[in-house]
Amino acid sequence: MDKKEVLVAILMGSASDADVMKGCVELLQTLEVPHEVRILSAHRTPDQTRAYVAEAEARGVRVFIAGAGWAAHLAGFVAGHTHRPVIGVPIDSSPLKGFDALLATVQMPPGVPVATVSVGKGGAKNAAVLAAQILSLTHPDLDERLRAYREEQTRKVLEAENPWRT
Ligand code: RP5
Repeated sequence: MDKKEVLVAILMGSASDADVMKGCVELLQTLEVPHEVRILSAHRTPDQTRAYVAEAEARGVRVFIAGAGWAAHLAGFVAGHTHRPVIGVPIDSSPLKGFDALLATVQMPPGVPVATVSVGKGGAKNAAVLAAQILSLTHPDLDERLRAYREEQTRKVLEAENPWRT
């Protein structure tokens, strides 16, 4: 895996989404997946978002991750401007605690999918794992790192302290 070639683009609708999306960024770092982060909005910076997606796809970005809250159109907007896979993270930043963002992100019309993960911090981490799984189909070294990551989770569960175990 060439570390200079950015394979994953992470977009978030606002700097206020960073606390949720940092789990995604950190996990891609851990898995050694070359990535970049942009703060761009479907509603507030539509022209810049469209230009970035076109430029990033032309540069070789393989997977887009988009996290947004409220009436979250960012992932769908990105999906409408690229043929690459798009993963959407609904962010729990609104009074509806992300239920609005979940529906806006997941309910894409037929033909333009957004692979939507769970709401909030857990979903942000899963977006990184899903992007890595997609890339691992053509990068065996990443496949190895993903297997190690899964094995680590298995080990933690089995080694967890259990005072009730007989
Ligand atoms: C959405 O509105 C963003 O993704 C964010 O979750 C939410 C609030 O944005 P700010 O008002 O904090 O910039 O577009």
